[in-house]
Amino acid sequence: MKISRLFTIFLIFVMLVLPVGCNQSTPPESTPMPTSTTGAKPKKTYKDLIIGFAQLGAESEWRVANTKSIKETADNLGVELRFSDAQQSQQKQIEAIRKLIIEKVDVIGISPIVETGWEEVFQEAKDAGIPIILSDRRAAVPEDLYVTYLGSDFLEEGRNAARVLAKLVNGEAKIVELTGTIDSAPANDRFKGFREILKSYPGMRIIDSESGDFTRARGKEVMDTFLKQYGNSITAVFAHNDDMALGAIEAIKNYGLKPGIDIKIVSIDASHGAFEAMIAGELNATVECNPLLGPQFFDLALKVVNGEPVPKWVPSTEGIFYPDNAVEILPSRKY
Ligand code: GYE
Repeated sequence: MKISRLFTIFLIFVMLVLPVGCNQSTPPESTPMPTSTTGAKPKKTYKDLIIGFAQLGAESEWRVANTKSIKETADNLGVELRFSDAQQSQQKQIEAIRKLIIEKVDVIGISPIVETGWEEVFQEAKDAGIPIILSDRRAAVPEDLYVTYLGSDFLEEGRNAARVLAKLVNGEAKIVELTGTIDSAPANDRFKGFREILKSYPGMRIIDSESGDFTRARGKEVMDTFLKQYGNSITAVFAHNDDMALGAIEAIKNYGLKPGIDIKIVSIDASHGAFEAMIAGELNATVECNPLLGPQFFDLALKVVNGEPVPKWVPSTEGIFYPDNAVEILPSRKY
């Protein structure tokens, strides 16, 4: 009795299980699952994004404003931002990128401190399928190693600085130049653009040119040396950024000359410090370079993640400012 009951239970079990296991109509594993009615992949929103940003440092008013813009925009949009500051070291920027690759962020943004030396690490990001957006500064790499470059026309800024200076000095000047960080895109292009225009002004001569590394402290030091060497034969200064111009202004005052009068000064950025110096009559003009790239940067990042096309270069719009209306304009300036 016991055995036949067990046998009956076994038979029922076999009848229940077998038909499922042997069912020929079961779809093979590779059969695609039904997709949504439209068939389109749902678009990501800002809140889905994890974005890495390898900032180069905090060397100038410009950079501080740029960092603030990136961080504030991320907060406002609800983007998760992994931000790092390389304290002006290319090696640290490279390490930051490698860390972001390991963390598998969606997009990497970077302001490359210098133009050269990026191919290897950009290739690593590409191999990991992580797109790179160059923000503010270009890198000298093949175009397939980054998706887009968002930043200013540094060549035109250099040209504008020369045009403005030519008017201020009536085509006659002995100029000293404070260049930015050696091998950086803005320093290279501002240097070139400035000289392009100067070709049409034979009375304007660059008597010396030296890097002040985009900082106020170095700008002052370099200007001190220029003054020791050339004294009051210097009639004009072209500084690649406002911070260096502010350093130069200090040096000129210490030397006993009047900045803005004895020596004409033109710089680039249009930061608050530059407006204050124009109001004090110590700086003659500043060519705008816009650091508030946060909104455009995240807009591009979202497009890239969603596979939308983006231009290879997104330039920012910029103007030139003079002392005449600096008082009225200053309150509306955001950096
Ligand atoms: O002009 C300068 C900063 O890359 C455009 O870097 C930027 C430059 C800016 O240190 O102030």
